[in-house]
Amino acid sequence: MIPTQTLSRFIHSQRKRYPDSTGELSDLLVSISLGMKLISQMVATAGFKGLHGYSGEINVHGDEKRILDDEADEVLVELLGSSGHFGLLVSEERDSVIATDASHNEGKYVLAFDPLDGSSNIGSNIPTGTIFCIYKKKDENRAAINDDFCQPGSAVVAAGYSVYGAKTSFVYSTGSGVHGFTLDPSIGEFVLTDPDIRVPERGTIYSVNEGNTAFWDDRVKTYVESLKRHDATEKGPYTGRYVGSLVADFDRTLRKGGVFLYPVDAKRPTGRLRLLYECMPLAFIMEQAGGSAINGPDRIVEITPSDIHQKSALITGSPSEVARYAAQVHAKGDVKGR
Ligand code: P6P
Repeated sequence: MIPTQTLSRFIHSQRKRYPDSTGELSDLLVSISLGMKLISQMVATAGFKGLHGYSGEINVHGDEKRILDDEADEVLVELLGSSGHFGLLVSEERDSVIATDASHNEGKYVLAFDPLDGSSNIGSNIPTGTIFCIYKKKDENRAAINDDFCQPGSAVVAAGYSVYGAKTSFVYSTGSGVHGFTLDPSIGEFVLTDPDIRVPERGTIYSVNEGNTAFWDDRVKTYVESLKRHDATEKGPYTGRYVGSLVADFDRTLRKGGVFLYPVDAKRPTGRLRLLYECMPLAFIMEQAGGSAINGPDRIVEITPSDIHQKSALITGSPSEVARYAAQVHAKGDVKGR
């Protein structure tokens, strides 16, 4: 079967919807997808190149860095920093904002990314992925500044993620639906396999790290226990699935429905996940697919980040499941870690 819609052809076909588009956003999405192909190859061959180990460094969040974290980070900084599209970059692996090759005013956009989410799982062949979020600068007539990353989801121009698993997939949205691609290694192209992904209105899967139960607020405990009751769904209790790799847990929730939750708790009073380059892009995509994404009391896309490495809780998935969480856990005010 000849693949009619590769990523670049699909993006080009979408441009017809925007007569005044310059093609720049299309070009940078293709550049990002090239970075994902390179990282996919790195992940696939890391085992026998001895790259599964730790680099010996600690990142800004206190996590031990894997060699592959730095390798993936380097690929994206090199590739996208020299694309001319981005005035500044933010990477989970770097403490501060990254300057790019763009000259003073060039680069209409700023880009934040997690180069290799879930890398702690890499040695056991559990899926990992790259997550990115693109904002337009607040003022096109000046050079990019840190404050250009401090914008709510309404200012996101594109967001996406890849999953390096049994296949390499790429899912993105520019605000006109969510589209999924699969890498065809025989031609080295991402091919359209899931146009216009919509999350099911309700699901039967819940996804949470129950190892944190002792630290949860009682209302979170009660909510999770309610999912295990015989009458939780028409077919009985919810099924539990937790990979421990955000891109894998999110991608399953997007396609199958249900709810993924990482609430605040006593050990993580501001949350475990990162707002700018994990929660925000995934919330943008989930809402574009008809789903919901909150931190508890607030929609993620309505939050304005105040720090590039700010953390957040994330409860996301089918609208009815997320609404149920909000009603059961947050109707009576803020939830605190225990
Ligand atoms: P925990 C991976 O390091 C990550 O950032 C996400 O990919 C994943 O959802 C989360 O951490 C897992 O955290 O506390 O359950 O191990």
